Amino acid sequence: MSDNQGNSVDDVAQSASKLTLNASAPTFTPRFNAKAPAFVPRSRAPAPAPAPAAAPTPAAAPAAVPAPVAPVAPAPAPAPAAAPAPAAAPAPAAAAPAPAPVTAKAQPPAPKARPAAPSAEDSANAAEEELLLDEHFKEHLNIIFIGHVDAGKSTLGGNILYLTDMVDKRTMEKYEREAKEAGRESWYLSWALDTNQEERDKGKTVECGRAFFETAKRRYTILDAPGHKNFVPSMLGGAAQADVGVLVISARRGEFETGFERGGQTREHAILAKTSGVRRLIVAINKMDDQTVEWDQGRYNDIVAKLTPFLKKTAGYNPKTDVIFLPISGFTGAGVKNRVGSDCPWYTGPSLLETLDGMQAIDRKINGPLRIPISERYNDMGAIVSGKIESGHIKVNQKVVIMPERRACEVAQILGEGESKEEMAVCGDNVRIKLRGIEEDYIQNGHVLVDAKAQCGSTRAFIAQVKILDTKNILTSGYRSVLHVHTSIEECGMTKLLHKLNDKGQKSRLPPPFVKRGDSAIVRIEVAKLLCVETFKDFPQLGRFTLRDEGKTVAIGKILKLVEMEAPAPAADAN
Ligand SMILES: Nc1nc2c(ncn2[C@@H]2O[C@H](COP(=O)(O)OP(=O)(O)OP(=O)(O)O)[C@@H](O)[C@H]2O)c(=O)[nH]1
Ligand SMILES: [Mg+2]
Repeated sequence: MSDNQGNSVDDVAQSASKLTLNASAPTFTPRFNAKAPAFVPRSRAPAPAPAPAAAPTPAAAPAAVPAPVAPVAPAPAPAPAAAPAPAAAPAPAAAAPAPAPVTAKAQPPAPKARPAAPSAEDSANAAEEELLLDEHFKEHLNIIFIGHVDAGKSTLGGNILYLTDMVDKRTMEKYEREAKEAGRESWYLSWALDTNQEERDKGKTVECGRAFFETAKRRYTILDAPGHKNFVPSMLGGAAQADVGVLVISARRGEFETGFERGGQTREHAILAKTSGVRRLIVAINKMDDQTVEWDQGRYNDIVAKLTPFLKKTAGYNPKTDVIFLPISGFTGAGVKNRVGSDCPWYTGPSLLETLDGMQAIDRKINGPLRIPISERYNDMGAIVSGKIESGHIKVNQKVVIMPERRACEVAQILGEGESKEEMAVCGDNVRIKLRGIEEDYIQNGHVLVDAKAQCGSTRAFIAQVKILDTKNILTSGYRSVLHVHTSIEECGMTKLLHKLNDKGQKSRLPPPFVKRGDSAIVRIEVAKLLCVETFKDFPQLGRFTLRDEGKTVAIGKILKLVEMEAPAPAADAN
C-alpha cells in the first residue's frame, strides 16, 4: 500500500457533492405505535434527572463561532429533540443527468404524498405500508462511526453499548480487568467492539465492527469503522450500509491537528462517507475530558471553525442542514446518553443519543423491490447471509433469488439484531437471514438477495460519471483499479473515456485522450464477473461507487447506464 502522504483527496474533491448529487428524497413520517412497549433500560446508575422540561435549552451554538451548530430543535429530555428542519436537498450540481429524488424502480408512488383522489392501487399500497410501519414502529437507523485513527470511535461505541444496557456491567468489568492485565487499561470500552485479538493487542480496529442498541424511540446498528488508512476498504463497506455518520474528532492537543492534516483520515472519511450516500453527519468533538482540553470552549470553537468550511466546500455537506456538532467524552460518557451537564456548562444542547433520536426519519422504500446486498455469509446449520435491506421488505418463507447467479432459495428464518427471530424485516433493517435450499458456498459478499418475482439485472459493463480524486498519473483508457460498489469489491477496467465534463457539466464532443486529478468524465467501466448494480437514479445505494488503487481512492462515481446487461428473469422462471 502506498502512502497517502500529502496527497489527500480533499484538494480535488471540491465538488464531490456535485458528483454525488445526493438530493434528499421525499421523506415520510412513520406512525409510531402508541401501544408499543416502551424500552426501559435497566439503568446501571441512577440516571440524572431529565433536564427541566419547563425551560427547553437551546442547542448551544458557541457564540464565537459562525453558525457551527446545525439547527437542532430544543430537546426537552427525555423526549428526543424535535427533528431538525427537513434537510433541504443539497443543491444539485449543474452537471448533467441529475438524479431525480430517489424512487424505487417501477414502484408505487411514495407513500407520503397522497394524491387528492388516490387510485385503488395507491390506497392498497398506502394501507400495506401503514401496516408495515405499525409493525415496525421503531425505525431502524444505521450509523457509522468514522474518523482518524485513535479518535475514540470504538471507545464511544463500547460506551454506548454499556449505557444502553447492551453489555452488562460484569462483562465490562471483565474487559477492564483483562485490558489492564494487557497493559491497555484505557482501551477496555473499545473491547466491546474490537473483538478480535489483533484489534485488542494493537488497539486498532481492523474490520468494520457491528453492534446493536436501542432507545425508547429507535433501533440502531453501529458500524464502527477502522480509522487506519490501510483499512479504508472496510470503512467503505460499512459506509455503504449507513444512514447517518458520526464523525469522531479527538480534541486532544495534537490529535485533532494530525487527523485533520492532508492525508489524515478525518478528511478522507468525511469525503468518502458523503460519496457513499451518508447524507447527514454528527460531528462528535471527543476527548473533551482530556487534560489538554478540560472542556475548553475555545478549543471546541476552534475545531468547529476549522472543520466547518472543509465539510462544506470539500466534502459537500451543508453545515446548516446536514451537520450537527457536539462536545462529548466517549470515555467518561459525558454528552453521550446524558447531557454534558456541569462538566461543560457552556454547552446546553442535546446529548449524542438525543440528537440521533431526534433526527428526521429516513426515506424508506418499504414497498420497493427487495434488495439486500450481502455483506457477510456463513454456515450455521444452513446458509446464513447478512446485510442491510436497501429496499422492500422480506418475510419468512418468501421465495428469493441470489443474484447475479440466479440461485433460487427460500427464507427459513429472519434473525434481527440480538438473537431475536422475526416474521419479517423492512427496508433499513440490518438482518441475518437463514436460507433454505442453497449452500453457503454459492453465495459471496457483494451478491444481492432479491425477491423471486422482482429480480434485478446484472451486468459486466456500465457507463458512469466519475470524478478523479487522488492520482499522480494521468489515466487513459484501459486503466485498471478496484471497484467498490455496495458490498461488492471487484477488479475493473476503465475501458473507454467517452467525454470529459467541463465545470458546467457540459460534455466534450470528442473523447479525451486521458483524464487526470480533478477531472470529471463519462467513462465505460467493465468487470470480468457479472455484477448486480443499478443506476444511481433508480437505486442510489446500488449505483454509487469508488475506484481504489494502491490504497488510495482514485475516483468516485455514479452509474448512469447499464450495458451488456442480463435482463431480469421473467417471474415465471424463478423457482
Ligand atoms: N481521555 C479520553 N480518551 C479517550 C476518549 N475516547 C477514546 N480515548 C482513548 O483513545 C484511544 C483510542 O481509542 P479507540 O476507541 O480505540 O479509537 P478508535 O477511533 O476506535 O481507533 P481506530 O479503531 O484505530 O481507528 C484509547 O486509549 C482510548 O482510551 C475520551 O473521550 N477521552
Ligand atoms: Mg476502533
